[in-house]
Amino acid sequence: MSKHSIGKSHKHDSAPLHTTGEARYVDDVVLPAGALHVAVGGSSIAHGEIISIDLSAVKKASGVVDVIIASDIPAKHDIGPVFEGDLLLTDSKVEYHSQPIFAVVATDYISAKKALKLAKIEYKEQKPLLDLQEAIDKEIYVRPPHGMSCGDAQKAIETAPHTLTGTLSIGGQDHLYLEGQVSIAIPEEDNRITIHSSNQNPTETQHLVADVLGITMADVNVVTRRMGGAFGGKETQAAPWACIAAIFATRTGKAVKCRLGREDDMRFTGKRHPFKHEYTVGFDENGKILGVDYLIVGDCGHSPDLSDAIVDRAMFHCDNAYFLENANILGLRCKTNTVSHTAFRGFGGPQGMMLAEVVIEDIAHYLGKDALDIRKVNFYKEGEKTPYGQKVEPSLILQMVELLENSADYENRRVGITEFNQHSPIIKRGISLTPVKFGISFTVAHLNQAGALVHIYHDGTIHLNHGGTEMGQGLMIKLAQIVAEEFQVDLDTITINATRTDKVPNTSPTAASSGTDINGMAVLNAVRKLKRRLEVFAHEEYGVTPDDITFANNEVKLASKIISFKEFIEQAYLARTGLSATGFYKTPEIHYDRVKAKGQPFFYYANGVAITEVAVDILTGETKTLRTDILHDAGESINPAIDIGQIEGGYIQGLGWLTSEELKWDDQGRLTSANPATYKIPTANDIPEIFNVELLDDTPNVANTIFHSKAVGEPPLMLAISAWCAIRDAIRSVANSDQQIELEAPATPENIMNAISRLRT
Ligand code: MTE
Ligand code: QUE
Ligand code: MOS
Repeated sequence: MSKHSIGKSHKHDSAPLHTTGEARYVDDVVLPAGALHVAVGGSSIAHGEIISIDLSAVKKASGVVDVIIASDIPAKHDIGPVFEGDLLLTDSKVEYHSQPIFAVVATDYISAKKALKLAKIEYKEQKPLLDLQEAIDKEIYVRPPHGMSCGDAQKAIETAPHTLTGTLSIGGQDHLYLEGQVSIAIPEEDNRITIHSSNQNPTETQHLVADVLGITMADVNVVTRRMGGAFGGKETQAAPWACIAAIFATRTGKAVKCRLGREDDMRFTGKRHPFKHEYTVGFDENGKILGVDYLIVGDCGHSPDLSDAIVDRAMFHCDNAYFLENANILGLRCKTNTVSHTAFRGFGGPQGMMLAEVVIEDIAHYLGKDALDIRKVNFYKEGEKTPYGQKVEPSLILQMVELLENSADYENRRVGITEFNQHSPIIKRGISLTPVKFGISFTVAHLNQAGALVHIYHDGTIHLNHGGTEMGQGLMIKLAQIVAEEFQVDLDTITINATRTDKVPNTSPTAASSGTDINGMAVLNAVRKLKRRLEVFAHEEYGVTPDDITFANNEVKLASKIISFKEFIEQAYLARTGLSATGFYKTPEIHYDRVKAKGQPFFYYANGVAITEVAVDILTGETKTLRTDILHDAGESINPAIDIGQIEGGYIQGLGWLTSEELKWDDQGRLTSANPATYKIPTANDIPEIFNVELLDDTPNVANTIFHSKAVGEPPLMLAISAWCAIRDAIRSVANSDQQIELEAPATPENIMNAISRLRT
């Protein structure tokens, strides 16, 4: 049957609202009379003990209504999502600069913010641990080390014809969502509370608000219509502000808004983990990798947060698309005195993948070959297993690489670049093709579940609810398309609404790129239940069997009779048919034994390939992205326009991470890059001059996913590794073959100049 809605480039359901400014974010929620505004006071040191807190002047300041410190928290103090370690407010130990100590609520935000300055807090200072290498050397961890291995790496390396060792430092990244962290708490009757929160994880926010207040989850309702971007930064990092607003709301009986200003947001909330990798690789004359020994170190900041799963994901992706027959992979979760690092698009995967690509690049340079040749020698072949034992099948990478190589004219451009560089002493060009193989599923098994709630009203309109949240990725429109497809009705029949914990319970964070996959299946499940009931009605009313019923063009064909969907629903209602259904889904087949570090943690892999060409000025270190070609596999795309938007956006966000965004802490542990003036995200000028993005045709997902689509939220970010490798390739043109290139990420002008000057000395 031809598709009614699936596979069509419907515009984002909120596009008109976004562009006219009508879209309502949490900050636009109309506040009840007398609503109050929060400002949060943080530590002025990075490490030490609090000796005394004097907030008397704060309390007396104009406009101030109430002030809280840790001892005012009604019940639970620790809001760590998985492990303890994240205090809502601290009253003894300080673990990072700006760590929240107290909060003020006032009649307006400016008054609250001004009052903060009147606090007198005495500390006993200790030296902060800020150097990741020092944490590695002293074995200071937030979680125990965890290893993964296959084959006999030591023997393979010892007997290999060639070996190389190296290190790679990778910087973190601020989420820089346009809408910052914000929550509103509204007290309801009988000690219940409603929270409007810009967050990816309404159930976890509900859970934490309940725990902090000492009430039940059933008494808390969290509502999330949309976020103005999240990127992983609103999985665990959104809850504290909801909790603080909730505490003030219960104390004052007023609605309370807690919205962080940009600098507070950047200082208070976790970022992408910086990493440091060490490797030893053994390989043969062709560049075939025979054995690897990898040390993968995440800088987790002061607490565990999600770091166990994040460093795990880095380990799961340090093979990227390359078969490692013999591998020793050790992951460390180091502690430093900074804000606790957290989920960010790719969830450690990008940092792991960077190591795979550097090893390939180093082998190529050592052997004097094009890195693409080394990549081809090492790509997974059908059915080969990853170091954690999951079979890679189908292995689409080689086929995709060949398609893109041809369409982007890689070989000729490579020759042209080599010639160009011979005649151009200052501007050097570089090119690189890098693949992405990204595992889809939460590696924490219980999170791979989703729920939905679908109502059909008796006028034939449909109201769709599910556990996923909208952050700009187009989840809502894709799920509406699924309903539209099943009933063959137009999209405007379906109303999309806020995600609410009182409609669909126990939801997972909208994360791990699985939003459409799991919620889509739950929605489908609910819709199919409704269809079964409608079939029963049709049989009783018209005597038709399910085979005689066809939904098409906003109509229902019942054997030879055709009536409108609207009329059919009206009749079903009058015949007392239940027109509301829940749906549920859990991802099948996946399993993983973390103790053995073996299993099949991913339902399938998402793949993409990118070729990026850059120009580097070797006197200034400035770079320009000249051309990018991307071929990405979204399976049978539910909405190609949305998916291409995700690919373009993901690539540019990755480009920012790897070329211009640099987090800097001073020697006191203070974040100095705490606003967009000192922290440079990409602008329209940084988009490649030529930017070709294509979806892979004719590749239905062989895993049984929703309409055979593939997850597309995170994987494209990692396509930007091709830009970083292209910069490294340009630098390679000024290196001798016996010199190893040491380029840190991000490849800022400064880091590029450092890499070049290391080659010259
Ligand atoms: N796209 C936009 N516009 N805004 C976002 O915040 N987050 C990314 C990705 N794409 C994000 C985005 C991240 S980190 C994830 S996990 C996925 O979207 C989540 O949505 P999905 O699972 O529905 O794809
Ligand atoms: C990928 C992810 C996440 C993940 C695992 C992945 C993620 C996330 C969690 C997580 C783990 C334990 C919890 C929790 C969340 O795991 O985003 O609340 O208790 O939040 O492989 O993206
Ligand atoms: Mo995305 S980092 O899994 O929210």
